[in-house]
Amino acid sequence: MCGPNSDHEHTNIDVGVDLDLDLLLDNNAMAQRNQARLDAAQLCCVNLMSGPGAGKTSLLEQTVAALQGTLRVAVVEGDMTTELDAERLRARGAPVAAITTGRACHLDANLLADGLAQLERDAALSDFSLLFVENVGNLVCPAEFALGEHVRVVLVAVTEGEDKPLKYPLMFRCADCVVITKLDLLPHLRFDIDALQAHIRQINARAPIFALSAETGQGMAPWLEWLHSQLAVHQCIVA
Ligand SMILES: Nc1nc2c(ncn2[C@@H]2O[C@H](COP(=O)(O)OP(=O)(O)OP(=O)(O)O)[C@@H](O)[C@H]2O)c(=O)[nH]1
Ligand SMILES: [Mg+2]
Repeated sequence: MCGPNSDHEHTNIDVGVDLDLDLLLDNNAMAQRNQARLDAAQLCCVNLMSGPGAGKTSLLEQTVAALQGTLRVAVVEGDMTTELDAERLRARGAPVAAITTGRACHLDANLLADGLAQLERDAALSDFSLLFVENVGNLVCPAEFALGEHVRVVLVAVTEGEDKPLKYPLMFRCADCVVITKLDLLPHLRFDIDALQAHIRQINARAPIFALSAETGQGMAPWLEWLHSQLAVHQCIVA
């Protein structure tokens, strides 16, 4: 089970644990309200999470470009201090709400609500089919905070090492899909992709695993097909 009862603790003193639990319960309540808004708009929300630099924005750039003319896509970009990623995606023509989290190392449900309100200044949520959320680059805390998303996607790059699913199990346990990124770099690395896949399977038996390169486009087609399938699974409309 992912969420407030998971194995992550911000502090180990009793009062801290109580505060953590209250915080996570409040967050879960807000996440349910977000999901109700998304459901009412029949808008499928995909939360992308990974360690810093695994390739979330690059994958979104290619995905937004590939879906242009097929699906209406919007993005909520979470970043601690800059709007650099938001600007990269605006350059691809997607409406983007930029959320800077300051010192917080993850998005939470209140911040997603702010992002939804930003998007609604220019369009109704029901005008879109797919909403991508790029979480702050971090393999720990984002897994704790439900946003109201329908789908959680975890990215891991071939440059990060085969051990990441074992070292950050909560993140991989919560994933509805795992994307192995930067596949084009594989010939240049001492990296065992079969071992990475086995470690993902050890933690998560059900999530589909895709391997792709945002640089070359290799492996993009099955990922795009899977995204399309999620619209039907979550009863969202093609806007
Ligand atoms: N060779 C190669 N490089 C990639 C690929 N995807 C991303 N990169 C590079 O990896 C670096 C980080 O990519 P981003 O897409 O910014 O990663 P991110 O996960 O959004 O990073 P943060 O938002 O900072 O956590 C950039 O220099 C990208 O050009 C890929 O498929 N192949
Ligand atoms: Mg990014």
